[in-house]
Amino acid sequence: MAVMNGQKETEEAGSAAGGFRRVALVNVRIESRQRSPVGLLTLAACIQNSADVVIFDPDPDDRQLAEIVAFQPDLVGIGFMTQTRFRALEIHKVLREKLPNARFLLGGVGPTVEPDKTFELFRPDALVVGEGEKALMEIVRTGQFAGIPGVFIPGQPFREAEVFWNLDELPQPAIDRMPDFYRYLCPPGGIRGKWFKSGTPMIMTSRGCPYRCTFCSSHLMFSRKVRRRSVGHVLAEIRHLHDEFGIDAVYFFDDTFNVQREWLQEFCRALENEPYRLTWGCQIRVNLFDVEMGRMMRKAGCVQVDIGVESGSPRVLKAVHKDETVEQIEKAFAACHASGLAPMGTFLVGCPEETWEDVELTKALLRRIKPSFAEFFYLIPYPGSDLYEQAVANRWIVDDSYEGRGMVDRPVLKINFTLDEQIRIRREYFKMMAFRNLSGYFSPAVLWNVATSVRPCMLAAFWKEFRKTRNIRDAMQAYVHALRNYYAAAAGKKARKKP
Ligand code: B12
Ligand code: SF4
Repeated sequence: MAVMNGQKETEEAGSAAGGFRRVALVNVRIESRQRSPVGLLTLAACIQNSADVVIFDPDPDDRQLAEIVAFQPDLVGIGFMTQTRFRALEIHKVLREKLPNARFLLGGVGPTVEPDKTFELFRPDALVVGEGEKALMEIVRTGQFAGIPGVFIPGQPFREAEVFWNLDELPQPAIDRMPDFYRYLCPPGGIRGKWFKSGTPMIMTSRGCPYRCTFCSSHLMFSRKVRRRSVGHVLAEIRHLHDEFGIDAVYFFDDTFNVQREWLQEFCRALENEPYRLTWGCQIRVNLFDVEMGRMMRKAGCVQVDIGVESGSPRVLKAVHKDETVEQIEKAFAACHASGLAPMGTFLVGCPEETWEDVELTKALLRRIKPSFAEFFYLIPYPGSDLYEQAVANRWIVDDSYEGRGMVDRPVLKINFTLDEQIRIRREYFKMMAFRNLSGYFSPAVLWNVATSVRPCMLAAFWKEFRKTRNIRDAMQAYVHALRNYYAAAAGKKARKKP
């Protein structure tokens, strides 16, 4: 078989019978289990009738990848983000060596936003740009890569990926194709201020967001046109999670869950009529939100909403094309408090045009809106976003390694503030919110669950991190990681015992 630049010739891809028969889909994860890989679960569902497909989710420190090797796939599909690319490279290298006869396909937002660079770095057999379902179905069916819409191979003609315009035509996520799905079903779950023994699996009801925030790259994958599953299609997924796994809480990770009021009304009404009581959280935009919507969502089981506030300064909101006003932010937080939803606000540090005056405006806004929780992120220019173009043109980027969570924990752009100033600003914001961020968890139910879930390994992780960093927040994070790992391993053991 000819090998060009480490890439096997595409005409000979696939097994002798024409298509791929054993497909390993690999999720690239660089931290303890948080959220199930929705994309891979859907991809697996699309090909499960034509191939033996298994989703693997190796731990970040798994260097052997023995389970994947033992499966002996003829096609390995690896999905990743820009931030997790370094680990994807490692997985690709190990599996290439250990599975010399397998073909390698890359996909996800990482390859989508930088196809040329990704190809250059990995030298896979092919990669898919954009939504992967239709392309993967065709690849598996034919055993070929070349000529399929969405498949990118340098030097060959590229056609845009075909997508499912009607999301109800997508099969439900193939949970049974992921042997350790159980490991996501562990406390505390992803709804702030709450504790769920079985975690909070993630559900996407829509694809696409019509807005244009400069730091976002969502449109490169899903476009700005919103497509949404019908209420019945979503409820079928929730019912399955409830009946099969005893799930009573989920998190909707849609870019903007409240983007279509009528759909939301129908969904909330339908949820109230279900035989179980679902607790849920989601991400919303303030310009689409009011107290009626809040009350309707609360009545249907929503307890917490995440809101990208970004800044208390009209100038900064305008600079990042947020298309929201400070007044709308204030009104939405008041509406959340009035309707009994705990609002979590996320804010950005180091934006274009941001001055010390704007930082003070953000602090003043924090005092007025009283978020139940708040997180503060340094602005990161993800490739493909408008911000990235701006940052390159203006030479704002001082660190472009994109490696792991480190990038989230350190400033990487120098616009109006120095790196040290950004660190100071973020620290000041966190300090302001320290009590609120912690007190959100002070409910008898959460405290009881925390107390009864403690194990020595968690205390050891807390202490080790605290001694290293002298930072209580980092130590708490280490504690939660250890907790997740402990209960995920326990859930995995339980699952393996099941007949
Ligand atoms: C859920 C989510 C998460 C979850 C991850 C869940 C998981 N296990 O995947 C959590 C909360 C952990 C997370 C964290 C982060 N996230 Co996030 N996240 C999302 C979100 C909201 C939805 C992802 C999703 O499930 N989409 C639905 C499925 C159907 O789409 P998909 O996963 O992309 O899969 C499709 C294609 O990509 C493709 N595909 C995927 N894999 C493969 C593999 C093969 C072989 C093929 C052929 C195709 C293929 O086909 C799939 C089906 O069409 C997106 C925004 C968005 N709208 O997508 C941001 C997004 C992916 N996240 C983003 C970022 C930046 C982050 C963080 C860095 C944020 C931070 N500041 O910490 C962290 C880093 C994570 C880490 N440390 O590993 C950026 C990524 C930008 C980039 N260039 O990489 C996005 C696009 C948001 C944005 N505003 O720009 N995230
Ligand atoms: S950040 Fe959120 S609201 Fe803004 S464009 Fe991206 S998905 Fe849409």
